[in-house]
Amino acid sequence: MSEPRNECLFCRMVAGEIPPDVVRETDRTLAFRDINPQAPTHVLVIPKEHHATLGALAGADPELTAELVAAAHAVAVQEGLVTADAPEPGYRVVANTGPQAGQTVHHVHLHVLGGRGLGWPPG
Ligand code: DGP
Repeated sequence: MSEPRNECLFCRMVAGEIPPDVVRETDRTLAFRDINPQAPTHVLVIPKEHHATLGALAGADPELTAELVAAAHAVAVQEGLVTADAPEPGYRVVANTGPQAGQTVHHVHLHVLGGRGLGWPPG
């Protein structure tokens, strides 16, 4: 179990010091709206425990990693980006890792993006 970090923005949200716009919460995950949305739906899904990257989380806790992915899908369903029966209209999950990918917050988070057509390749 990783300890919360005082200097970590997302740990401070989990602690309730900075209240996010929560869309979904479980015992071990939190999903909230991105402050700078890049699509009509842009939600960040985090584990409440501090892990810096997706790889670090996967190495430390595969069960929580699976729970995080399931939480991202549950957010997409809740936001109407897919239905129980069909993967439509669709959504994208992004986990930026490291500086070249543009990771700016070093507490692992999945971006759930949807509500418009999303280009490929990403920038
Ligand atoms: P990344 O670049 O992958 O590390 O994404 C970090 C995201 O965090 C970015 O899309 C903007 C978002 N973000 C930064 N500060 C805040 C904040 O104070 N509140 C919320 N809700 N999101 C934030």
